[in-house]
Parts: sequence; C-alpha cells; structure tokens
Amino acid sequence: MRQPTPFRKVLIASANPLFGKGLQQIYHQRFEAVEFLLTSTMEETLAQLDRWQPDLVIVDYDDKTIHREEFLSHFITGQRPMQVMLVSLRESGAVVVYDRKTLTPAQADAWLSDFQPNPPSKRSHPMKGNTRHLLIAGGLVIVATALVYFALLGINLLPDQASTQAQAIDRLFNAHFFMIALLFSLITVFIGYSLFAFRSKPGTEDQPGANMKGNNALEIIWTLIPLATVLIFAFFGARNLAETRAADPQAMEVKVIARQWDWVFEYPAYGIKSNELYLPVNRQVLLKLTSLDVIHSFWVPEFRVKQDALPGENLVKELRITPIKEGKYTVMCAELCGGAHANMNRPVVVVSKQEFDAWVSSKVNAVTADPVERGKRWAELSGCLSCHSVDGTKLVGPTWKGAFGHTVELADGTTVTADDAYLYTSIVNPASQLVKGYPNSMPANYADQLSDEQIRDIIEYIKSLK
Ligand code: HEC
Ligand SMILES: [Cu+2]
Repeated sequence: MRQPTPFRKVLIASANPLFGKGLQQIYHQRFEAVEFLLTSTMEETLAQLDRWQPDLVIVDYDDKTIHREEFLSHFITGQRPMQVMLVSLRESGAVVVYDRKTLTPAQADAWLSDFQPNPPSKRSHPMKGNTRHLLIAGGLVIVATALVYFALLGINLLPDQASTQAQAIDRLFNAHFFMIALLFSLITVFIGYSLFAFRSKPGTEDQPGANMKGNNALEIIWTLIPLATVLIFAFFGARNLAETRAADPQAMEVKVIARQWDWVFEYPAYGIKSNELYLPVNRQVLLKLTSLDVIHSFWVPEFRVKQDALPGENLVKELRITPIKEGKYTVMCAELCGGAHANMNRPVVVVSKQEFDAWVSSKVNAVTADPVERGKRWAELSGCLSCHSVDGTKLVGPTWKGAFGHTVELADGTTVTADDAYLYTSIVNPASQLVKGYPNSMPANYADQLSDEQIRDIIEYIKSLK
C-alpha cells in the first residue's frame, strides 16, 4: 500500500547518478507517484529551483560539487513553501531537513512548546564520546590483563624448571599466558563495558540502535595485529626450538629403551644399565630413544621437552637435556601405549658430578669387582684401543704391553720411569710428557670424560699387561 505524500515535485541534486536513481526507487516503493527531476551540477540545480519550482529538494550531502552554503542561501531567500533534505549516505543515511514553511502565531506557539532540542547527542561530538569510551575500556583492559596474567603465574601451572631447555620453553609459556590474559580481558571487558555503557536508557527501549556498516580502518587493524602477533610467535618459537636442540659436543650419551611398560637406561660410556636415570647436573645428556614394541614418549615435566620413542632399529630419536637443578623427578610415558601406560614411570635423579661418578662406580662394581676387568672395559669404551695396542704392536700411540715400569724416553730428551703418577699424567694431560717419536695426537679431554676411579681402573689394566 503506497502512502500519499505532500510533495508533487521532487528535485534530486547529486553528481552521482546512482544517488538519484536509488532515492527515486525507494520513494516509488513507499509513496504515491510524484514527479522527479535529477540534476547533477550546481548551476543546473539553481536554475531548476526557479524554473521548475519543486516542493522538495534532496541534496547529496557528501557531494562536494554541490556548494551547500550557496544553495541554502538561495533557499532562505525564496518565498514559496519548500523543503530541503540534505542526505548523507556516508553517515549511514543521516538527514538534515530545512523547512520553508509559514506558521500562524498560534501554530508557532505550539511548535515552540512542542520543540524538543536534540538530546546532547553523540553525533555532535562523535570522537569525543568514543574516545572517552575507548580510554575507559582500554584502561580496564590493561588492569584486567595484569590481574589475569599475575593470577595465571601465581597458581603455578608449571612444575619446577629443571633444565636449560625448560628456560627457553617457559619464556614462550609466559608469552602465551600474557596473550591469554590479554585476549580474555579484551573480549570480556569490551562485552561487559558495552553491556553497561550502551544499554538502552529508560524510555528509549523501542528505538533502534545505530545502523553501522563497514569500517576499513578497523578491519585492517584487526587483520594486521593478529597477523603480526602470529609471525612474532612463529619467530620466537623457531628460535626457542633451535635453542632447545643446541648440541654440546661434550654431551653424555644415554640410550633409552622403552617397552610395555617400563624404561631401561644404558650408559655406553660405562657399560652399565639401570632402571633409574641418573644424570650429573649441568652437563648435557644426549638421549637416544628406541622402543621394543609400540610407540612410547619420554617426558619429564620438569625438563619440559618431550620425545617419542619409536620401534625400529633405524628410527632412533634424539633428545637433549641439560639438567640444572639437583633433585628427584619422574619420567613418564606421554603416549597412550596400552594397559599399564599410566604406570610407566621411573625415577630420574639429578646429582652432582661427584655423586654421579660414585653412582657409576657402584653400578660398575656391581658388575665386576675386579679393577683390571673394569679398566679393560673403560679402555674399550673410551676408544683408547684404536691408538694403543695391548700386544706390542705399534699403532698411533705406544703399545700398552709392558708399558708399566719401563723407562720412557720423552721428546724433550729426558727419561722417566712409567709409574702410576706418570701414567695418570699421560692420560689427563698427554701433551705435558710427549713420548719420543710420537705425535701429540692423543685427545686432551679424557679428564672430563672419565672419573678418577675409571682412570685408576685403566692404570690397573695397563699394569696387568706384562
Ligand atoms: C688418537 C689416538 C690416541 C687415543 C684415542 C689415545 N691415545 Fe694415548 N697416546 C697417543 C699417542 C700418540 C701417545 C704418545 C704421545 C704422548 O705421550 O702424548 C699416547 C700416549 C699415551 C700414554 C703414555 C704411554 C707411554 O708408553 O708412555 C698413555 C698412558 C696413554 N696414551 C693412555 C691412553 C688412554 C688411557 C687412552 C684412552 C682413555 C688413550 N691413551 C687414548 C694416542 C692416543
Ligand atoms: Cu608407553
């Protein structure tokens, strides 16, 4: 049903033809037929104002080629009843209406008493109101973020930090906790604040809210900030991953063999096996993980890093850990591996170097109480025998057969009897007493790799080779 309209002639002024066509269509849908005239320049509009004498002029508020002041001054001087509407599509269809009507004194009175000034609307100072809201909400976001962040840190979500790898990982955890706190606050504060600040006031419940559509600045911001955040996290993630994998050439190797439902740890350097993972503090351990049956996963929460153990000879997986805190921990299986998966726990004991050496000795002594037997084992495991023969053959270094007690000619021309002290020094500091006729090619770092006990065992072994 189309309604009657007081207008007969409507002039639409806009350089944009779509503006006039669109309005004309809307008008036609809702009101009875009227006559339309579309103008696109200032001169044309002013000319038609006089010639065609419209009752209603609709002006494109956003069209800068229509000079509004000049147009309105023309409007004021006219006598005929006429209305002018300035329509701004950019301001979501906001309309300013000028009415050139004549009132009798009584009507004017009524008009004045009915007149309601616009409520001090946000439209008059849109930025002022919004900036205030933004400042308040922003302040609340900062406060809420700080509270949530410190609450998250305060409830100790993470166990002890017992390895250097854990430090790198915890830096990321902290950054994530901060992001979680920030996002949580951003969402809840803005929702809560909007519920409170923009709730409908008494008497305005049936008024529609502002119609908002599109905001390029906002869309660009909320695309770029998350993108940048994700890229920054990717960068730090990659860097920290590299940090947790940094290899120390002095690392002690331990083979970790997983099976349903237990762990076995082998120390190739000492030829021992254990169901407890003993580790010296502040020395990197290189774990080489395998499984005898299904997939398991080596995880000590205090060390943070985690690695699957896979069945298959060529699928040995490596994991590097540098314990930094003495204490007792537990390795658990982090891959559902069958019935007793939840009980697949074994102690992990981080001790000082001295305690570790003592543990190794006690383990080895349990294997054999004979120091010569043990010394032979250490010599084999440490690679001594690739340079030293035990049968008189001359390899890279002098043979050990008959080495003890014989007179050694040194490169500096002096001679010395090969006693305990000489052998000991030759092992821990080979360059200090070079044997004549041999290169200075013996590795100089055995003092770090072998305990005193092991070196003494090796000397006993050398003594036994007559
Ligand atoms: C890469 C080869 C190489 C390896 C591995 C090596 N040595 Fe030697 N070693 C030498 C050479 C060369 C000499 C002679 C020059 C010197 O005195 O440094 C020597 C000298 C010695 C001497 C003095 C021998 C003598 O007759 O006076 C002892 C003792 C010794 N090595 C013990 C060891 C032990 C124990 C290990 C293993 C833990 C070991 N070496 C590993 C090359 C090696
Ligand atoms: Cu398992």
